[in-house]
This record gives sequence, C-alpha cells and structure tokens, in this order.
Amino acid sequence: VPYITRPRQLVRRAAILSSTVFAVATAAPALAVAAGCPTLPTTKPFASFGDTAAYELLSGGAFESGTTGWSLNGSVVANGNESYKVHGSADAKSLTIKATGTAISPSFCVDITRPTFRFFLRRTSGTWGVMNVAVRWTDANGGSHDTTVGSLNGGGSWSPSPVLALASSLPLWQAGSTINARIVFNPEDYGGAWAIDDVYVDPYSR
Ligand SMILES: [Ca+2]
Repeated sequence: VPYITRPRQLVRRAAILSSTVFAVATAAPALAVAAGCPTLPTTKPFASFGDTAAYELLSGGAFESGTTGWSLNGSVVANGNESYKVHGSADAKSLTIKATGTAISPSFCVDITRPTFRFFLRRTSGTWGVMNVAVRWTDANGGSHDTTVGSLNGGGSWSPSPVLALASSLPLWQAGSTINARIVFNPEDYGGAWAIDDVYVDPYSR
C-alpha cells in the first residue's frame, strides 16, 4: 500500500508546485509595470564639465525639430545653439524665454532612478533677475504642484546649469513608483530674458 500512496503524494506536490509557478508567472506583468519608467538612449553630454553621468535627452530638449509637447508663453525657438553643442555638432537652435514668459516641458515619466536633471542656459538681456526652475507634478487627487528646484544666475555666455533635483523633489518612495512631471522655466519677471538648450535627465541606474 505505501508504494501506491507515495507516488500519489508526489503527484499532489507536483500539482501544488506547478500552481505556485503559475501564480508567479501571472504576477510577472504586474511586476514589470511596477519597474518604473521606460528606458531611453543615454549619452554623457556633461563629461567635459566633470560630470560623467549618463543622461537622457528630454523630449524636444534640444529644440532642433519643433516644440511638440512644450507649453510656451513668451518663448520661441531662435537661431543659435548652446555653444558646446553637446547634443550634436550640427545643432543650431535654442529656446529664448522673455522675462515675463514661461516655458514648460512636455510631461515625462519620473521614478526614483531619475534623481536629477541639467540643461544649458544663458542670459540674453538685462543684468538682474534669476531663472526660476520648478518641477510641476500632479498628486493622486489631481492637485497640481510646482516644486522650485533652482533660482539660477548666469551671464551672457552659455553655461551648464547646476545639477537640479528631480526625483527627490517628488513624493516617490518606492522602487516602482512613477510620477509624470514637467519642468517649468520661469524667468523672474522684468529681470531679463534667457535662453535654454539641451535639457537632460539623469537616469543614474545606467
Ligand atoms: Ca539646440
């Protein structure tokens, strides 16, 4: 009798094991969704400034082929690239923003593996007034928030911005959490006009 029941128990165990495997397989798509933002190609645009991190270009962040997704008020694409041409040697355009204007980037995915962002800027008129930079995000109740991450000074020559906080400025605590955010470039009113170019996000995991 034991020789008969034993194989039956094994069969039952195998059935339990296979149902466990099935449960894990079923859960896999949910885990994939929770894995954060999609990956994008990276380069090292700030390497010549001592920052060897890999960066993703923000959508339309080089201003070479239109401004799809950008919300522009008192802002226009103009001739003249940031002088280091880190995105492409043939690049020829940047975005100018009047002192009273605002430029808001397309919405993009942020997770905790995207800690910072960086871009180039230059003051194009006036001698005072900062470039305020904020991260705009929407909470679970639909409320919109602007978290200021920098009030930048600059001269008439192109320079890379400081490394500005992205993920750490948002309520992201879990590895798979994502928030759609936009970057708001808002010069101090009546101070001076600015130009920006080559807006990059740092995915530190790659
Ligand atoms: Ca450009």
